[in-house]
Amino acid sequence: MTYRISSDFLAQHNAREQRRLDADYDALAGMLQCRGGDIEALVSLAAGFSVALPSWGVGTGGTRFARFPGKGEPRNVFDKIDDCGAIHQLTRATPGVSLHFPWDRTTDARALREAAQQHGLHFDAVNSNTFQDAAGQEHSYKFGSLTANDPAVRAQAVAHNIDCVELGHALGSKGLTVWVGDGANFPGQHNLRGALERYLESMRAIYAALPADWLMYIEHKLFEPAFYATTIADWGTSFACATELGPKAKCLVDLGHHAPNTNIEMIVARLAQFGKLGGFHFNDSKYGDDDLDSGSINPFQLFLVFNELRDAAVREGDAFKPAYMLDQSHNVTDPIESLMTSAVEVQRAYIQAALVDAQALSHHQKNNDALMAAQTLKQAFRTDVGPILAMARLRNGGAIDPVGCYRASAYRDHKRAERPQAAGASSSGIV
Ligand code: LRH
Ligand code: MN
Ligand code: MN
Repeated sequence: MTYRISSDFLAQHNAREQRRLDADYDALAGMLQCRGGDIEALVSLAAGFSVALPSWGVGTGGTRFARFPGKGEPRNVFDKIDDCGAIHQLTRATPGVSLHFPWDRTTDARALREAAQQHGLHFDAVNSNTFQDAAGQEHSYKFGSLTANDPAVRAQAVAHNIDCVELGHALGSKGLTVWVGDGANFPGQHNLRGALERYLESMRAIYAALPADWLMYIEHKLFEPAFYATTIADWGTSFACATELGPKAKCLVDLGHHAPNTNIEMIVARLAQFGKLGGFHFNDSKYGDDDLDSGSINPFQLFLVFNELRDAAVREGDAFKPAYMLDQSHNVTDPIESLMTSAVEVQRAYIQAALVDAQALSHHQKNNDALMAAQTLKQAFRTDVGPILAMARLRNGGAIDPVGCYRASAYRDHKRAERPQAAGASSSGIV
């Protein structure tokens, strides 16, 4: 039996935090009441929020230059599920896990499903990987995968994606996320139009293999590893491809996959308007695809994204359900702490956006009162909704202070003893 934080330990930790939470909660309740807000309704909203965890995020990611593994890292997908379980136990906001194949390949899908269930977890979208060569594969992806010139390479990449769909199906997933690093590093290396034609042909074959209730998420990224021309570089291309493919194909917005200063919230608004916003990989960045913790660099941007999602939810109703996932890489922090913090940051942006006085905003917009419109957003953004999130966690059986409780439990030390690291092993799959 592997170590788990006991419910008694969690209850004792919460008991020590309760008085402070109650005081903060009452103060915030009074403040919101003066503005005509209802704190209980916001707690219910927060309690219903969830964002999926990336299985690859619970290991230390590293950069292109080095990877400095931490102690007690997960060694396989079952260890990763345990860590995801601990994150969900304390945050109560992360019941989904997004797997990545072949990194998370297992021969025993049933055992994996059961392991997840024991933690109250389910499987979110599965991710295919044709941006690396897997051990023993016949053809290399060095010159592309779904867009490769060689039909045998394309066929192998298509087969891998279909394999992911089948694995995901056995695990109860309902979606496939496709990100390819395909593209060119030199002008002239590719026929730009031809590469996209080949991509579409490959994607049509994958699309045809999707179960009826599945979605396919097309993830774009500006650059890297193709530094001159990435085939699926922007939301325009991903939108065009999703439209070509059909209703089960949607666009996935990874916050780190845009040029600096791109107005990501506007991309979100556009995709929602045209029914193609499939979901998100949340993270933060300063320069490029940095995969930093969500909300650690630009929390206002995250809030503005959720403000567009709030607007879209009002317009579209219940049918509007984009998939929320984290996608981060941790170099200098304990991945469990980072993922807990990020889940809370994304949930925070969701609740801050719910605080926006939509009527006032619309009034200011109609009157061309730019200053007051901006102030309306800022008022919501500046409100510290922390006590709402903590109360939602507490009522859902989680921790008032997830990182504090995690540290006090010495979870990582327990795992260090349980998980002797094989020399040179990479637990995340990202080397
Ligand atoms: C590509 C990406 C994509 C991959 C993950 C590991 O940069 O964001 O989502 O699957 O990183
Ligand atoms: Mn991503
Ligand atoms: Mn990325």
